[in-house]
Amino acid sequence: MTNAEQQAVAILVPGQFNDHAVGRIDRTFSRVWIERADPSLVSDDMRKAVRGIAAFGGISAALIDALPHLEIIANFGVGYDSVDARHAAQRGIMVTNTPDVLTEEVADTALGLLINTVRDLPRAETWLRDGSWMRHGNYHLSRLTLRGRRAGIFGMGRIGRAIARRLEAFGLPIAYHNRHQVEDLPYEYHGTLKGLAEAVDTLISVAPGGASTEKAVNAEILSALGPNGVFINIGRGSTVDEAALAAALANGTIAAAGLDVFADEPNVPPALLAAPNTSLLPHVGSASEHTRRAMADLCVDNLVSWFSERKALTPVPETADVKARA
Ligand code: NAP
Ligand code: 8YV
Repeated sequence: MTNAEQQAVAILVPGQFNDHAVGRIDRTFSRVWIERADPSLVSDDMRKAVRGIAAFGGISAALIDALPHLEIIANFGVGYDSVDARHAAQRGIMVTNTPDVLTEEVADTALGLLINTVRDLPRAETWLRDGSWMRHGNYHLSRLTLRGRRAGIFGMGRIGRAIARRLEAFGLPIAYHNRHQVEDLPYEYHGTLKGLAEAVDTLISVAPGGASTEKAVNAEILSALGPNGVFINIGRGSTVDEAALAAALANGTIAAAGLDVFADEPNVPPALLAAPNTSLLPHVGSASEHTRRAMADLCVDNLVSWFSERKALTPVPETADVKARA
């Protein structure tokens, strides 16, 4: 495909998107914009022209079906649970994501969130800033500590391993649960999430969203974690039964929770907002300019490679066998 031919390829970019990615798409392809990823907003011209999507949010089967010439969905993010990748695979459409380039950033955020949760640092800072230190004296000692804790990772993939490496440096023993044991890892493996929760007091979830993890962290798991338990979620909000979590925090089933992700973002359940033993972040795991630029580049590089080389750089497993049409 010549540069001129590539510049005629229509890429749909629904809603707000990363500025760097938009700039590159504008220089390389023909960008088509709709307010949100809603098939009812697809015009006849878009239906005829669109061959690729650059996606930040959900891409449904209905939107995929509304675009008969669609060849590739380039997801901005490693987690692609909001893209119907199975449906895309059935239609012979490639789906790509952005693995690796965000791994270390998200692991850094996970450790920050863990320390904030255990040592209560955001509230200590508020104590200083609102003048309480001057008026009332020292901030109270934190009830919890990282010392003596045993960490469990739910989802020992790329980011899980990066979190584990950091926890090793903190001197914490590490265990994990995946569906499959990872051969080259020195950490204790548990074949069930409940087994992991029983064995540790600090559970860090970095598992993907989707049907197989839906509300996996429920009342039974939180009870197994126990009254000294700390739960951290940097994976997806859908993996947690948030009502059960709010109850467990209120009645002392577990001690504290640190959450970067929620089931219905940006809506955070009021009970979690009001709880004195939560530390909450607005889904900022990968949100540095450096890392978001790297994600934007990989997202657009997948589109460029697909239309120039007819190959995706980082296909998701569901569409690994999808081939470009002649
Ligand atoms: P990854 O390398 O694919 O790791 C995912 C791990 O989860 C795998 O080891 C997998 O092992 C395990 N897993 C998957 N389904 C499971 C299930 N049903 N039960 C138990 N374990 C399961 O992915 P990654 O790059 O580490 O990213 C992980 C997730 O982090 C993403 O999917 C995304 O949701 C989230 N994330 C969040 C942020 C943020 O800003 N907060 C940023 C980036 C990523 P098995 O296949 O053996 O089960
Ligand atoms: C992004 C993420 O904030 O990569 C992921 O899975 O959750 C984050 O890095 C998100 O993908 C933005 O859409």
